[in-house]
Amino acid sequence: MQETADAMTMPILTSASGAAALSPAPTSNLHAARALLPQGWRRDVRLLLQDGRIASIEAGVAAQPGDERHALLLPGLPNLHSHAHQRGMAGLAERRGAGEDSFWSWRDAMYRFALAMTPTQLEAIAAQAYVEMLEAGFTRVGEFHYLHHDIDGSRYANPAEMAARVAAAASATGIALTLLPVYYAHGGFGGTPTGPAQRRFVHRDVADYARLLDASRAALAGLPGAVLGVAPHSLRAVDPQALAALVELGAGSADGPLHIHIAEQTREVDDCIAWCGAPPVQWLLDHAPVDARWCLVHATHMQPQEARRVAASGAVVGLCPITEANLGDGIFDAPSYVDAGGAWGIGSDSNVQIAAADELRLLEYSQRLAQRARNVLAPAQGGSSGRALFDAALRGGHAALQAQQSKQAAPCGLAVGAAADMVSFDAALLERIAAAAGDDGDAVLDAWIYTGVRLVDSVWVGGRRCVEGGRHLRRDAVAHDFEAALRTLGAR
Ligand code: NGQ
Ligand code: ZN
Repeated sequence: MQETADAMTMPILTSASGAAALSPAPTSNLHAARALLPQGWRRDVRLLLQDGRIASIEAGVAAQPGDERHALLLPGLPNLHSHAHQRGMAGLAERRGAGEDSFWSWRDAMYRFALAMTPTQLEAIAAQAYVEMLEAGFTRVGEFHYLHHDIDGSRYANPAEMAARVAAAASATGIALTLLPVYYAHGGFGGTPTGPAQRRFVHRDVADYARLLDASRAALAGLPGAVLGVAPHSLRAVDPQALAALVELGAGSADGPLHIHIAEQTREVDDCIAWCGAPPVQWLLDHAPVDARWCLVHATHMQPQEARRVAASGAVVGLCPITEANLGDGIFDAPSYVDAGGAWGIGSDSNVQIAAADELRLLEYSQRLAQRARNVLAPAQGGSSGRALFDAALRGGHAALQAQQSKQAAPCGLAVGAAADMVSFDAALLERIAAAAGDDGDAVLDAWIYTGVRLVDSVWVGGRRCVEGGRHLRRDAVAHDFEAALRTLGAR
């Protein structure tokens, strides 16, 4: 779907709980001693913002009176895969019961947790997740949303009741939202029925889901920069006929991206081969028009041939290194995919920890452990691995969340015409880094990613500052509602 119309002409979105949209005065003129532009690092950069977008950029110019001044400016990173509700159980699934613990036993625990959640609780938990994302330097989230129905599986009067709570949380915190309403119909390959613990997710058929999509579009009206996509949950949960209908629905009524979970667990790959004779990525490439509009989430287990085909398709692979490590998924073979020119981005998925720099570090570290080598994802011709990780995650994430302008892909990064989704780093901490590393922008990215130093100072989305001094403007109020939600959820 195209972006919603100009924020100025839209009503202010209020949540069911009455929290107003976050609407601090927009920043207009900004000067940065250093900024990472698409062409690379530049000094003394002046940006003029208009209607939430970057209207002009000049490098090598002095600040003008009235400019807001910053030491270092970067584009915000897209978080291409989140299940916001899972933030509520972060750290609560790390005990082993009797017997083996696995992705599948984690999933049972997650389902139990999700089953109890009311719309108000979801809104509070999502807002907490989004505050943490913004403070981490993420400016847009792809919310892969499947908690649709009431606790007993019956329908809410509004099919997008829960999606509207996600939109309200985005509005209250200021994060840009790509909403990906999920179609979920089966419990496993070959159309096996869903279980009772999945009753809040399921749709009877694609026509039933289309009503959710329409209601979701209405829920996003008034949310500046919102994008609506289509998300077949996985080849486990969606049969081939439904997948084809969803692709058509995506091409027709939504102009946004298509996201799917694809090959996360080896058991999933084995089950897929048992069902159709091919692993999931191969099956998808053979049966769906996979192109740059697609995001393949957790394409963890691919044969080299599958990886080359995904890379050539232009699709983005959605990597969620912290969650994939937490759930014991396996290690994505990044070098061969990247060598084939494959696009990738990062997501915080289960939200067990929300941290952009940490996702990038773990992606690189998993490669180092597997390859027994260093700086595996640095450019072949040499250079900073932090910079390479940042650039790739920005490009891939931007493509996967497809914020569009009049049906054209919006420019990516700090570029004229792009949304003013930006991050500044703390000046005092930067001086400390410069004392050791000199005046090198890439060294700052390396320090941010590899040392864990909390450099984020301010964060803007659509030209509005939501984070200042590393703190979200609504951090305390959101945390208060979050804690109340967890207490009532725990009390059930
Ligand atoms: C999800 N999580 O959609 O939240 C899934 C589990 C399912 C991951 N794949 C649910 N990490 O597979 O049904
Ligand atoms: Zn997921």
